[in-house]
Formats: sequence, structure tokens, C-alpha cells
Amino acid sequence: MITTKELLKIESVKPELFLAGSSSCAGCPSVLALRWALKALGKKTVVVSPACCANVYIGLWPKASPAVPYINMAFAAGASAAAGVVAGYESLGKKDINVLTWAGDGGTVDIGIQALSGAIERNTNFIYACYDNEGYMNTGTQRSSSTPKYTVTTTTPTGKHMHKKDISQIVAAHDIPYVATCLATDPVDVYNTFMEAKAIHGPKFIHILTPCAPGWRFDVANSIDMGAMAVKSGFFILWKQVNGRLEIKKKSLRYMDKQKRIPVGDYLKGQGRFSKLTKEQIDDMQNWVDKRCEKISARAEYEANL
Ligand SMILES: Cc1ncc(C[n+]2csc(CCOP(=O)(O)OP(=O)(O)O)c2C)c(N)n1
Repeated sequence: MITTKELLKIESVKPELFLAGSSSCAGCPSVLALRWALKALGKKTVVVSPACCANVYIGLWPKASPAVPYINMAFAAGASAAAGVVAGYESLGKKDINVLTWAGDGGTVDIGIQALSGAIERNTNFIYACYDNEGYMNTGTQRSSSTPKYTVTTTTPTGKHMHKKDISQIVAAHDIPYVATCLATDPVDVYNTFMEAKAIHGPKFIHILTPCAPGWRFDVANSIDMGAMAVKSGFFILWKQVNGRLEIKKKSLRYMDKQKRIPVGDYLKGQGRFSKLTKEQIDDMQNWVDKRCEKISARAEYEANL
């Protein structure tokens, strides 16, 4: 595990694999996370992205930002295409290539879930990273099953009726060697998580909460704070499950105590997509957060004693 100071040193020493001039929205945390993921994985990496913002923000050849091979793939096929790349390299006897699927929540939690489930069940040696901006942002902010309850999107103009689907727990139930959550707005967390995943053989899944200023409707200058508040409110819990044992990351641990958490309403109210929340709806969200924190804490405690 490295610290912020060490990360700053690595910044200039490790090769830059996501070059300047990306065509993302200004300050997009998904780009920040991909840049640090590639710093961790290194040059011998192939990326596969199903239809999502990333296909756009990598830019056009010959001026594209990734300095590694990058395959743009059909919406449903992020994991299956990566599994094909892995099989190809294995048949050539090449064992030192990292294959990374870099996908949005729509391409993961909705349309890509069966390809993902199949690839990890077949024990594919790859990393699947879902940068979760909680909606179909590339096509103009439609809801996905990872969009939180009550969110106003173009397809839920009066607010979504269902809670966010818990993709990382669904993947964790496949009992693969490594599942982790991290924050796109925290490069240290991103770097450490990808370094850890890289060292493990088999399927790895990383769920990255990715605040999206235009889609969530907040000032882009607040992106880092927005990510931090998601954790401080317990809305997003940082944890990892290594070889079947779930552990809450240090950065989330203190917020498992309800007294230490900030009210989830403080986090939600900073986002235009929640501007019409009623008191009852905020209470419902608080209840959802409290129950999830309790459930995950209880699991971590139980598994620590196994
Ligand atoms: C089968 C299919 N349906 C719809 C589309 C149009 N489409 C392209 S990207 C996208 C949204 C992707 O959302 P998400 O995976 O969350 O990534 P984000 O755009 O948020 O980065 C959609 C609906 C498509 N390319 N293929």
C-alpha cells in the first residue's frame, strides 16, 4: 500500500499510459481513475471497453489518449471480448499481459451482467473494472439499475423508484479471488487497488464510484469532495474481498459507526439530480444506508473471526 507522498513520486517515474488531450468532460474522475489504473498495470496491458463514455474520451486515433492497445466493443460484450483476448494470449503462451475491461455501470450492471457472470465463472484471468457514474451518461443521463433511488434522470423525470443494484456484492457471491470497491476521486485508493488486483491470478472485479458533474449536476470543482462525502455518509462503502474474506478498508472503517457518519441528505443535497427530495425520501435513503452499513460491518466482523 502506498501513501499520497509515494504516489506523487510514482507519478513522474512510472510511464504515462493515458496521454494528455483526452476528449472527456472537464475534470472527469473516470479519466483520472483510468490513468492511475494504467500506471498500476503498466505497459503490458490491453483494455476492452464496451459502449460507454470511455469510447469517447479516449479520443480518435492517431491522437487517442491510451498508450496501450484499446478495443472498443459492443455494449453487452465487455467481459466476453476480454475473455477472448485472454484466451488468445494464453494460446500463445504469453502470461504477462494484463487484460482490463473498463466499463460503465450500464455496460456492467444492466446489459453486460451475463457476459461478466460467465467470464468470472469460467475463471478468466482478467480485471473487470466498472466505473460507476450511476447512469447512462454518454447518451444523456438515462437511468441504469445502478442509479440510486429517487434520482431524476431523463428516463425517470419524477425520480427513480428502486434502490441501486449492489453489483459488487452480486459479483462477490461468485466467490472469485478479488473484489474491491474504490473511489475514482482518490488516486491513492485506485492505484493501490489495481496493484493488489494485478498480483492475483484469476478473475478480479473493481467497482469504482465515479462522481459525474454534468450527470449528477454539481460544480465540477467539487468532484473530490463529492467522492469523499459518498464515503463519509456511508452511501458508498470501501471494502475488499480477498479469497472469500470481506474486509472494510481503513478509509471507510470509521464511518461504519453511525455516530461518525454525516447525514446522507448532506451528500445528496449537493447534487441537482436530488434537488426535489422530500424529508420522507431522505429518511428512506438514510434507512437504506444505515442497514447496508450494518449488514456489511456484520459480515466483515464475522469473516475476520473465521
Ligand atoms: C445494444 C446497445 N444499446 C444502446 C446503445 C447506446 N449506448 C451507447 S453508450 C450507452 C450508455 C452507456 O452507459 P454506461 O455503461 O453507464 O456508461 P457511461 O456512458 O455512463 O460511461 C448507450 C445506451 C448501444 N451502443 N448498444
